[in-house]
Amino acid sequence: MAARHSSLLFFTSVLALLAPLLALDIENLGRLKANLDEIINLHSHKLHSDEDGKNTQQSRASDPLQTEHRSWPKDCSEVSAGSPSGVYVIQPTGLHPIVVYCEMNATDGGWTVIQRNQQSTEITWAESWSTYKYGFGNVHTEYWLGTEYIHQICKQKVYEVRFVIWDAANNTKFADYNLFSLEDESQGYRLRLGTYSGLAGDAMTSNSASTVHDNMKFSAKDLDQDTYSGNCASSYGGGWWYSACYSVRLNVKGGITWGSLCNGNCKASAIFIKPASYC
Ligand SMILES: *[C@@H]1O[C@H](CO)[C@@H](O)[C@H](O)[C@H]1NC(C)=O
Ligand SMILES: *[C@@H]1O[C@H](CO)[C@@H](O)[C@H](O)[C@H]1NC(C)=O
Ligand SMILES: [Ca+2]
Repeated sequence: MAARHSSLLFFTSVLALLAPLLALDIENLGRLKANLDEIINLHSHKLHSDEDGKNTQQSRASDPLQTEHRSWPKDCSEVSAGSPSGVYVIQPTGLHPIVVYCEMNATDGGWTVIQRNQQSTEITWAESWSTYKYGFGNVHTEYWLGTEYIHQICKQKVYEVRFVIWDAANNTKFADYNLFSLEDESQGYRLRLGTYSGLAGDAMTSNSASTVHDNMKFSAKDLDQDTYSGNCASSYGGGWWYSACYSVRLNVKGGITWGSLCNGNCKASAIFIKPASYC
């Protein structure tokens, strides 16, 4: 009993020593205002290790950096089913670990949340290309995960997307596209969507050439890649896949819009992705 206790104590102090290293290694921890002690898969790793046999603890303890070399999920779909929704560390192939919110609905979970916004947001969304590239906001409330991270996640497998829109009456509506990917930065993070289903309306693809979003490059206020003579992102506040200019506007302070479902008066939005399911 005493031996087990002291080895637990030892393991816990090793973890405490490693925490600052880990914090440095999680690239966007500060940018998304996350705290180490709320990261769900950090805790479960610790609990899991505590329950492990003494041998495992000793071998880990003899090489403390070993704890750094665990493998993180590549996206939220690799978080074990039945886990709660919340803040997790993921590590997409080729990237440093990053924090993200995982939507772990028991019946339909494993979604990586790449965007969340609400009408009363504190953040302005009028950010530069490089701020959009690596993400900003607050992982607990409103945030943009980062255009580069989204691109890197979607390179790993074939992904689908769910746009979740809370309309003017605060009813929840989905717009699902069975494919979702972003081309790389040299191609302007051009958006590629698959076939639509849902009740929110196909506002990303079905509109006229001047308001379509599918197949558009991403634009931010300091990098105009839209199809308009002016600069949509600087006129309308946030970075997005603008044409000339939009039927959907989710990255904005106030004025969230989804086609004709809620034009400037949507209550909130979220964008979820996960590997595509084939039926
Ligand atoms: C969980 O999924 C079910 C079925 O798709 C849905 O009705 C419910 O609203 C979801 N809950 C959350 C919190 O997303
Ligand atoms: C809208 O409904 C959600 C639950 O789906 C709730 O959490 C939120 O507070 C509501 N927002 C407003 C502005 O009423
Ligand atoms: Ca332009």
